[in-house]
Amino acid sequence: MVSAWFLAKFFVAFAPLASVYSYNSSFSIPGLLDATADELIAGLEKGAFTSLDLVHAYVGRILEVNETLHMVVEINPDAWEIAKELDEERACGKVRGPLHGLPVLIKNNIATADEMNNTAGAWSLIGAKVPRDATVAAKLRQAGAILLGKTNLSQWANYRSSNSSNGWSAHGGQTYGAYYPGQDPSGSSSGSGVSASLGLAFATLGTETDGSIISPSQVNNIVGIKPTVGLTSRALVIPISEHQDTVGPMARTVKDAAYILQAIAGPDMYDNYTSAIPWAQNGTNATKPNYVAACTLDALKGKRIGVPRNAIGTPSASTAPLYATFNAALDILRSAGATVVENTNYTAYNEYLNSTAEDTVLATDFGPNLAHYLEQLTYNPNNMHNLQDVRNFTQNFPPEQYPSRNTAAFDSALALNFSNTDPEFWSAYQYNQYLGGPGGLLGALTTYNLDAIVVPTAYASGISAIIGGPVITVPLGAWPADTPVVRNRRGDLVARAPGVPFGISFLGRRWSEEGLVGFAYAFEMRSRVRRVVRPYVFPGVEIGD
Ligand SMILES: *[C@@H]1O[C@H](CO)[C@@H](O)[C@H](O)[C@H]1NC(C)=O
Ligand SMILES: *[C@@H]1O[C@H](CO)[C@@H](O)[C@H](O)[C@H]1NC(C)=O
Ligand SMILES: *[C@@H]1O[C@H](CO)[C@@H](O)[C@H](O)[C@H]1NC(C)=O
Ligand SMILES: *[C@@H]1O[C@H](CO)[C@@H](O)[C@H](O)[C@H]1NC(C)=O
Ligand SMILES: *[C@@H]1O[C@H](CO)[C@@H](O)[C@H](O)[C@H]1NC(C)=O
Ligand SMILES: *[C@@H]1O[C@H](CO)[C@@H](O)[C@H](O)[C@H]1NC(C)=O
Ligand SMILES: *[C@@H]1O[C@H](CO)[C@@H](O)[C@H](O)[C@H]1NC(C)=O
Ligand SMILES: *[C@@H]1O[C@H](CO)[C@@H](O)[C@H](O)[C@H]1NC(C)=O
Ligand SMILES: *[C@@H]1O[C@H](CO)[C@@H](O)[C@H](O)[C@H]1NC(C)=O
Ligand SMILES: *[C@@H]1O[C@H](CO)[C@@H](O)[C@H](O)[C@H]1NC(C)=O
Ligand SMILES: *[C@@H]1O[C@H](CO)[C@@H](O)[C@H](O)[C@H]1NC(C)=O
Ligand SMILES: CC(=O)N[C@H]1CO[C@H](CO)[C@@H](O)[C@@H]1O
Repeated sequence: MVSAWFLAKFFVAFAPLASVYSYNSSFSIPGLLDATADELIAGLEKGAFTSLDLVHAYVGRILEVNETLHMVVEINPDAWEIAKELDEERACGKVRGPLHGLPVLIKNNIATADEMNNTAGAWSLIGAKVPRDATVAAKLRQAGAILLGKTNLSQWANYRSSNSSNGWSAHGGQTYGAYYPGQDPSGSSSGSGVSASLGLAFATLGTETDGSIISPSQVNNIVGIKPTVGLTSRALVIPISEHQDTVGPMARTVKDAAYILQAIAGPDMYDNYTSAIPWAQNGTNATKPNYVAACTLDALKGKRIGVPRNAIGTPSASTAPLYATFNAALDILRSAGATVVENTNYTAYNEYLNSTAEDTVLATDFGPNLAHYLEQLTYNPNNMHNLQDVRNFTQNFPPEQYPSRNTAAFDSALALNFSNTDPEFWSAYQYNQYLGGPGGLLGALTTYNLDAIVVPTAYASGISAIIGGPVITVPLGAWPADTPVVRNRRGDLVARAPGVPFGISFLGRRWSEEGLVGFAYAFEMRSRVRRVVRPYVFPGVEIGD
């Protein structure tokens, strides 16, 4: 447990805990703001409520806050029917697994072959159809999850503009966070972060190229898992970069996120990068890790956890509370039996800060990867075939708000005259493997014989992004009451303010999720910050209302 002073010092906006009331005299119905998978599963098993009840309650909650926060863009019109079918399966004794009958929201760049649109927030893709579900969506359905709807995002997963705002898309409008009026929800998985935080579904899916899961997870007070690139299929997910994109869970607890990861991880014939998964190789006896079982209280015992002080910035007057809370968290790791190794610095970090190699990789991948997505569409109402088409549409269709929101990312991708098979690309890619590898995270893990590295989540994404490594963020605290309000670059959102949450991230080698999940869980169980940092607005509809 975390000491009282730790919490008293750093959380601000208390709201009453969601009600836990008695619906069935022998079972307490969990309040949906914090309901866990285990609580929901227990209620479904005991017959205290049905999956249809869950769909009713979650949709009611979405409609309560959507007008204020704009976090969900579409609700699946089939959700009620799917819930009924899954309730019938359960009644007949067929339970597909732990996710059976649990509603999940997915980011609006993950396609489904149903009534829902998949647009990355762009008007050019409204009405477009795909030949089948994205593999991660199909895996969730097979596991019994109900795809409840689509969440808003930073348009094109933040690969459009240099002067837009997090959580804004032309078709979805502006998403806001729930911890301060006008809060920057971060991005690009903005709506997924807000929705998981407010209990608008059991959990959500996000996608990350560099920060897009863990950053909105941090500011929305939730757990986000950014899996190793290739652990989860990207097939039929609107891409940025095949070398850096990944799909992962965003949930209120580490264990809930682990349940989702368990369902979506694995090889896929439609995404060749998944054939690198070590436990999916033929000729080995490796089996799929059990990420849920990895959630044990003693997971940190005897582990060596490094802190690369040269890669996490330095405290200033305004950021001191973040560092104080982070340093207090290191004591929690120690109390859980870990050895914290200080100054496990990244030797090439200054070169990394100078480098434009990641920009080159993303800009080079985006054109061909986007064209590959578009060529798979079975109905393409605006005839979008490549990035030139998308840019032209964006610049000529007024709701896209050009030029107030420019197309700088599209422009830089189109300006490149080499492809992601040319030597220019490979030298940038290989330089990244050095900066994040021997000169960065992997070098530190080896030199100091570490099991993982921890950093404030604000510093977690870049080095792991360029080497395709995994990150898990866990709630750590919130900005204190005397924090000055800081606005975003565009001036239309509140980026930092009293009560806005922040997180701590666990980083490791590629494919090291099983270990990281355990470390994150052992920390979460001893810190329990999520339930004391409260939103200023949250829905009141509960199961049975
Ligand atoms: C209440 O829960 C018990 C088991 O905990 C179950 O047997 C009973 O059917 C439930 N009643 C209702 C009304 O759901
Ligand atoms: C969300 O709210 C907006 C209005 O702000 C509305 O247009 C939209 O239909 C709502 N979405 C859902 C899924 O209800
Ligand atoms: C998808 O977009 C079309 C065209 O705007 C709209 O008619 C339809 O309702 C959308 N689907 C959902 C599930 O909202
Ligand atoms: C996977 O790799 C094989 C061999 O290079 C290639 O033929 C195939 O098109 C690839 N599949 C996808 C979905 O990219
Ligand atoms: C592994 O073996 C199975 C069964 O023989 C086969 O279907 C599959 O394609 C193989 N996978 C790879 C990556 O070679
Ligand atoms: C796999 O297991 C079998 C039977 O236990 C064993 O004979 C074989 O050597 C193992 N293979 C590898 C690659 O570990
Ligand atoms: C690591 O970085 C910190 C912060 O820049 C610095 O104070 C410290 O001396 C460095 N330690 C080593 C071993 O490089
Ligand atoms: C960073 O770039 C500047 C300007 O190009 C250069 O002077 C400096 O040496 C570079 N630093 C590193 C560590 O590469
Ligand atoms: C660009 O978009 C405009 C408006 O939608 C359209 O009239 C024009 O044909 C497009 N140009 C190209 C080259 O696609
Ligand atoms: C965004 O960029 C465009 C074009 O570069 C410019 O016209 C516009 O004023 C900028 N808007 C803001 C809010 O910075
Ligand atoms: C790209 O443009 C540069 C400068 O115009 C030229 O030197 C280079 O050969 C071009 N590369 C390719 C692959 O076209
Ligand atoms: C698709 C959808 O529901 N879009 C709505 C999202 O929210 C904005 C307001 O910001 C509405 O204008 C959109 O119609």
